[in-house]
Amino acid sequence: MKGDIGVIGLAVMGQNLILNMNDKGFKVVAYNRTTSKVDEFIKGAAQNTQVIGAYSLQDLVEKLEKPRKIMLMVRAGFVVDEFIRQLVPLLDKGDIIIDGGNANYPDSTRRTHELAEKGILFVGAGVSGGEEGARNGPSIMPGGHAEAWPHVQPILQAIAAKTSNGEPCCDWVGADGAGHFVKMVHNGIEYGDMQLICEAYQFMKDGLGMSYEEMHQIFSQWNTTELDSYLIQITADILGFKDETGEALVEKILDTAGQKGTGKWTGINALDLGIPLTLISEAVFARCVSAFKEQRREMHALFDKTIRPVAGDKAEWVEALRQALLASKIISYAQGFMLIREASEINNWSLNYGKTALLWREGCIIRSAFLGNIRDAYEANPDLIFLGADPYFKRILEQCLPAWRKVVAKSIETGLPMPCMASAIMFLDGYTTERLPANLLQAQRDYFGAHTYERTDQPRGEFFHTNWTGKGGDAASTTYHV
Ligand code: NBP
Repeated sequence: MKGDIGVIGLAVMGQNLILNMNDKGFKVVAYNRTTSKVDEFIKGAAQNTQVIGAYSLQDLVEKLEKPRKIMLMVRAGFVVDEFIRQLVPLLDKGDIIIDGGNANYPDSTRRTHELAEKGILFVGAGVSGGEEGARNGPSIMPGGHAEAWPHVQPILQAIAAKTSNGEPCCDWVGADGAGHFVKMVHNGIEYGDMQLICEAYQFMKDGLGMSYEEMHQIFSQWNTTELDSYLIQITADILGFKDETGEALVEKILDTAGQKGTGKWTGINALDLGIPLTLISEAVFARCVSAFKEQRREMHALFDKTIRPVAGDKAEWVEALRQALLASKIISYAQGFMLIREASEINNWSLNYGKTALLWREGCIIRSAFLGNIRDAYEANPDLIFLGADPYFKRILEQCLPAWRKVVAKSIETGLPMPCMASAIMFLDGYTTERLPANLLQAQRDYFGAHTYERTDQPRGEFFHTNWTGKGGDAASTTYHV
């Protein structure tokens, strides 16, 4: 009997996805560039399973049932293109290549079109959840050639995480690179969530002088509130983790953050589409600032920087911080969904926002109770333009606003860096202000570059130019948006 699906790439993700597929009754053919790893896997983790090893791409292809389904779980980028190049001559029309790695979504769009011309169906599927998710149920975000979906759906939905109602955290996202786009935004949101938690941690540690034990308790308690999420839960665990000397291990970890590009891609995409994704972008920049360890050490000394202790009732501050974190998180997701909406419209993807929230409800790194509320918000109003306008989230934003302002003001007063919480409140203040100072900005643009402006007392779409100095000519610049 031939295999149901082939998986190329036997590193942590590939191996765990294969074992997960095997558990669900699928016969998997496993291949890896370094073929010794195929043997190691078959004799090791895959012992006593029905997983079959393949030792060349030809061997892999011959061992698969048609239409063949081959999932790539390899390093993103050129390695994926290289495997596709080698596979195509071995495949038949209607066969399916699934890229389950962290592709940049324009690559998935390109691959969908290039392969369609050759009669091969391409699926770009974002997979989130790391090792544990891959083994026990990840969140999977497939997009690409829609004709492939009925063939891969039974396998991908069987291995995906399930909500408490049994719904799989895997559904067809949309055409082209839509699956990898949604995965990219997921990762951007992950950057934001993590930085927000880190800001609350630094406020507690350096502002309130709290011990690791106290912070461990607080994050554990927060995990029983609306903040209930995987990232809050692991933060509580990390803060409570002691090394062999009995001290908190996290205190000994160098404060320079790494990144692999998905947060940056999200920020770049937001700039391209003109969406104010301020919080996630700040989270990316916060990692960049953290990476300047030596420069920070020097500037710390040069500016004689201190963080002043935060005075007042600790419990009150902790509750204010919880509210600031929750409200900021709403803004982060609201901005993320603004980006998703814009990309969906521009690319004609017809993305379903409620379903997107459901894909992230379980299995992935940003999984949380909160995503259930986001799903409800979009189910109640699929055309919601701003998540914060949904009655549930609006009420939380309004309730949290005083504490949130207090926390951000205190951070500025004491010198505690909180770029994400501050940018979130600045965004809300801008977004909810009917008249911004952009009238002056337009005047400046018209003054120096004759870029023209619209008037409050004339219909939209009519543009005016003023000769501000009496010296310039009457010629105006062309009006267009980039
Ligand atoms: P890696 O990203 O470490 O990739 C390892 C695989 O890529 C191995 O099969 C390796 O073959 C193959 N490979 C490399 Br590296 N260079 C190659 C080349 N030049 N030619 C052919 N094959 C090459 O594995 P991973 O961490 O399991 O991740 C797989 C994918 O899933 C990646 O796109 C990753 O970004 C994504 N992802 C990872 C996680 C996670 O938590 N790790 C989570 C979500 C998504 P070899 O054994 O012969 O070197």
